[in-house]
Amino acid sequence: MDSVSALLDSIADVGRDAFRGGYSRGVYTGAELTLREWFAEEARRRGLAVETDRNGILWGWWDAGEGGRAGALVTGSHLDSVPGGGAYDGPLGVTSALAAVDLLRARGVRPNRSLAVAVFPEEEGSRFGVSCLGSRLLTGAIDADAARNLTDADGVTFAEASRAAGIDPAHLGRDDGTLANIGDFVELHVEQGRGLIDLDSAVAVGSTVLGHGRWRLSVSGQGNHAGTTLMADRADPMIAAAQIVLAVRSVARAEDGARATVGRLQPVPGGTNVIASRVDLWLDIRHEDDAVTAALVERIHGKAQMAAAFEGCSVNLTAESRSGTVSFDPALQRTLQNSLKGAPLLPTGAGHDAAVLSGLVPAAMLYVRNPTGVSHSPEEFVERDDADAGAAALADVLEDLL
Ligand code: HGY
Ligand code: MN
Ligand code: MN
Repeated sequence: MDSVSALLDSIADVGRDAFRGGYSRGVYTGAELTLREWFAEEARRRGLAVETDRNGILWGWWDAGEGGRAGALVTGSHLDSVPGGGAYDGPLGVTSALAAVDLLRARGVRPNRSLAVAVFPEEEGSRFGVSCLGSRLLTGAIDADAARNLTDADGVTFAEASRAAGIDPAHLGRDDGTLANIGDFVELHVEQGRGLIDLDSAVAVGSTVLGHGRWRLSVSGQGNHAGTTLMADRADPMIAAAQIVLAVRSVARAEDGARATVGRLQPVPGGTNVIASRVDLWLDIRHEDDAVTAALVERIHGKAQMAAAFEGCSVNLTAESRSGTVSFDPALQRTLQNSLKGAPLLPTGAGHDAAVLSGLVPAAMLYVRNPTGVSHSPEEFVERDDADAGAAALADVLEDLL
């Protein structure tokens, strides 16, 4: 029986990013494939039947009860990370699920229905641009062809990467058989803000997930020589891009509750002595009201068009992924709160597979305190005691739901 910390320690060296710090574990890259293998071994060690479904979702099955797998109780999370991410975003949910299976076994629990631990691919959308790609495929929230044609920074398609990982891309897409297996889904996740610090609690039950979307802006100008091109003769997309980044902040600051980020900006070709011909930048916008998010995007697009025109450039806006605000299943929320006497309810600004699934199956989340309040960064942290408290809370919830 391993503690959560021991399980996390066993993968602590997988996918370390020497340049960014933290971890870079892009879906189906070497690091994440190693983690997928690690999960399969840990699941098999616990007597779970390990399978990979048509969308690349990994399943560790504890087959129990007479009813087969229909309506099973499922827990789990993801193993892929953002570039330079922390050790807990995703892996805490997977390791806590494995530790919870150990605890249920130690308690002598005899499940009345099957239980599974699931690992969803491409939750971060860091390699192929669409967040929660695995759960979106499972639920049909993304068109399978569109998913197959997504490309990474090197032009590798999701279809090619899936095939290389042993998943036939021809079968990607909504999977009603697998959905029928999910009676309830409970995801444990590190908290990615300060909520539990302020509430002075180790664990909380998730209430809502803030709507969020991603757009790409491509600003095109005239690539040229940095030394021979007079300032008056330039159509420099980097100047327009800089003004767009500032416009994103001013538009978001002017809207109560809005959050907008440009975390990724890519000049093409990207030479020190080269005026860029194009600059791509990605927008992450979040607000509880999807209509407000759309209005913010419009406002930013208008400002981007003005900034580009002023620089003799043009700008193109493309939506990459969108998710509406989600409130988790109220009945399941109450069940979790009853199991965890008095655990507080907590909203989150972070997206999760549980939120994608909640449109089709009863889904819920548990959060574990992160004393730094920082995430998507190497500083993300969970105390050992809190990690164990999270796994015990998950085991309590699963036991009650079984
Ligand atoms: O971006 C998010 O909110 C999540 O961490 N994927
Ligand atoms: Mn996550
Ligand atoms: Mn994340």
